[in-house]
Amino acid sequence: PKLDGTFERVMKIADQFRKLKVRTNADTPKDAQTAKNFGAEGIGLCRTEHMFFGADRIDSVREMIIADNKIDREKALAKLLPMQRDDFYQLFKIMDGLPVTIRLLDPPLHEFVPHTDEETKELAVRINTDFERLRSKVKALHEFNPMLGHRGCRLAITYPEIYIMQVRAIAEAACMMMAEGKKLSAPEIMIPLVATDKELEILRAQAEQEVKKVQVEKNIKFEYHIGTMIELPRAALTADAIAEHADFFSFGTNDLTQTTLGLSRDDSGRFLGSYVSQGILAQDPFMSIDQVGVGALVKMGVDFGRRTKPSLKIGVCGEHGGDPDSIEFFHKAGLDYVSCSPFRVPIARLAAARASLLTKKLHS
Ligand code: PYR
Repeated sequence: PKLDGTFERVMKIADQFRKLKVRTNADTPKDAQTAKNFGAEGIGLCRTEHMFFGADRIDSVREMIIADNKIDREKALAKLLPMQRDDFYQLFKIMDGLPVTIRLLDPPLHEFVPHTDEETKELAVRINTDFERLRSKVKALHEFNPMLGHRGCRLAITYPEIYIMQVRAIAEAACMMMAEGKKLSAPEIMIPLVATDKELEILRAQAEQEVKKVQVEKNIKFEYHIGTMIELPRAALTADAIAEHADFFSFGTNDLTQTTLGLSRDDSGRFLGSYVSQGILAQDPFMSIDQVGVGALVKMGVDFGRRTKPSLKIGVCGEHGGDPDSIEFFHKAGLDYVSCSPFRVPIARLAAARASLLTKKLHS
């Protein structure tokens, strides 16, 4: 979209006051470009699972999910590697030296498995396996609570090769940028759904090993950071230990809201309205941060994390990153940036400026 001069002028004035940086959630070049036109100062969340649904990819993803062994899984992943490398290369190019945070795969696994017998049949033919055997395998992958299931870093603890492929794709894309002399901010590799420092310690070591391998192969060096989402109460409560292994934190306030309030984002529509109208909750906690609950965990996470690493970079990439009242809260909590959907970037820039001005007023 084209922005006229008045809009630009107002935004520039607002930018003089704000302390919070404003990034965007984007996983396609189109969204990244839109957000950049609106003034996004980087990508705060690139959700890689969205990249796996394309018609040319879902077959390989399914092969990977149902593979019986590491070798078959790696075969399927090898087909995805060049596409992932290009995904990241395109995003790095558009962002032109601005930071890009790439979250490693965090799918509800059930979204990837074949949904119908027809799809299962097709897959059985393609990989030359028995239909009934495959059907029972697909059934066995069913989860009763996928949001609390085998997702995020848990997937990589059981199948390390998935994240290793993604880290390789990021590193190879970074090498391409360097080889072409293009501007590149240190890629930020983000591990999702961490609940314990040990998970991050293991996955960080694996990621570092793969980056080093690529750097030696290509004989190219580049800076990179490895960090984590803070989206489970346990992660916020143990943020001091987690920070030992993290270069940055990003609060996933959607999941943090679900898990703190024990509310499903997908199923709470039927009763949340009554809760708000009767004053039990001040507002829909998925729209505006629940300051005394989820917010308390955010403050704790910031506090504990920076106790270990005073310079820890901290952002937020949940829906709340584009909500003005929540942005004021994040400003006060001492975050470095908010990340929101592309079309909310201008609102976030204004809200961040407003938050700075309000805080100054209180202190003057
Ligand atoms: C969350 O807020 O939970 C995300 O994953 C963005």
